[in-house]
Amino acid sequence: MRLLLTLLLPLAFISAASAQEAQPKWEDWLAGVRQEALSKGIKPGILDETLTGLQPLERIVKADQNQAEFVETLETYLAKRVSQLRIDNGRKAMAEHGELLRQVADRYGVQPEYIVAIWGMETNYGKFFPKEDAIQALATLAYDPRRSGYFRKQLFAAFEILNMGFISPAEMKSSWAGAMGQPQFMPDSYLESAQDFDGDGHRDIWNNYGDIFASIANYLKKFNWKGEEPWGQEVSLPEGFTAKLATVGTFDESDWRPMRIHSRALPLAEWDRLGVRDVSGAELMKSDRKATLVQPDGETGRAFLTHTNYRAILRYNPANYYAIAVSRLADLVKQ
Ligand SMILES: [Ca+2]
Repeated sequence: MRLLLTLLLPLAFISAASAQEAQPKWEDWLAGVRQEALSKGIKPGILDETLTGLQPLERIVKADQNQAEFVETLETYLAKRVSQLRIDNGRKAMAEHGELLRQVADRYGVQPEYIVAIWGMETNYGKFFPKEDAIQALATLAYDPRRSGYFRKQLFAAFEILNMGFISPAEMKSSWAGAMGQPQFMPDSYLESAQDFDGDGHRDIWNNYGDIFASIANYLKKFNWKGEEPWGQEVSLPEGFTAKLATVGTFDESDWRPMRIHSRALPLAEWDRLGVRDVSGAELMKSDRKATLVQPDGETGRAFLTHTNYRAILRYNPANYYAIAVSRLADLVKQ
C-alpha cells in the first residue's frame, strides 16, 4: 500500500552505469547504515540484534524486478478482490469483532465496515500476512540502487519503531516490499498512524485486533474521513452523456495521479439535474454534498460518483480499482 507509485517508477530512471559506480560492498554499506543509525540515537542493542550477520535476500530483489504487468479490468479486479468468500468472511469478522469495532469507530469516527474492508483487502482479515523479516527486506531494497533513497528512509523508520519499543525485532514482519502487519503499513506510515488502542505500550499491528483496527481507522481519519458519510455510489448515465461531461471539467487536484480521471466535484443535486441516476435507477439525493464522477475503464465502463471518503481510501492505495473494491466490500459486509 502507498507503495504502488514508487514501485511503478521506470527502472530506467537510474542508469545501470551510474548505479554500478556508486555501489559499495554489502558489508561496507551495512556498516554505514549502522553508523548513521547510531548517530540518530538508535540503541546499539537493537542494531546488534537486527544487523549482525544480516544478508541481502536475493529473492526479494528478484520479486521486485519481476513484477508482472498484466491487463486488468475493473470486472476482473473485483471478481478476484471482492469474491463471495471474502464478503462472507467480512460479515463473520463484523460479527466476531463487533464490540471492539464499535469502540474503535466511536473513538476515530470511521464506520466499522470500512475498517473491515481494508483489513480484508490487505491481508484477508489477517488470515494471510507476509512474514519476511522487515529489517532484512528493507535493507535489501535499500542496498539495491534502483530505489535506495525511498527504502533507506523506510529502513530508518523501521529502526525508529524498534527504538520506541512498539514491537520486537522478531515480531516485526513485512512483505518483501516492507509493508508490515495486518494493515500492511510501510514504516513511515506506521510511525505516523499506528495506534496502541489497548494501551499496553505496543502498537501491535501484527497480533492485536484493537491496535490493528484503530491504526486503519486513524490512517483514514488523518485524510479527512467523514464518519457520517458514504463513499459514493455506482451510477448510470443518460444517453449522450460523454459530451455533457466534457463541459464539467476535471477534478481540481488532478495532479494527484488517481484523481486525474475524475470529473470536477459537483453537488449531487446537480448530477441529478444532469440526468445521472443511481445504478438501481433511483434518483440521486437532492443534496449539496459534492461528488466527482469516475469511469475507471473509460466512457463505456461502469460509472461512480465519489465523495471525500473515497479519496481517503485512495490514500491507502492510490488506485481507483482498489478504492472501488474497498468501497464495494464495505457496502456488502455491512448488509
Ligand atoms: Ca497495544
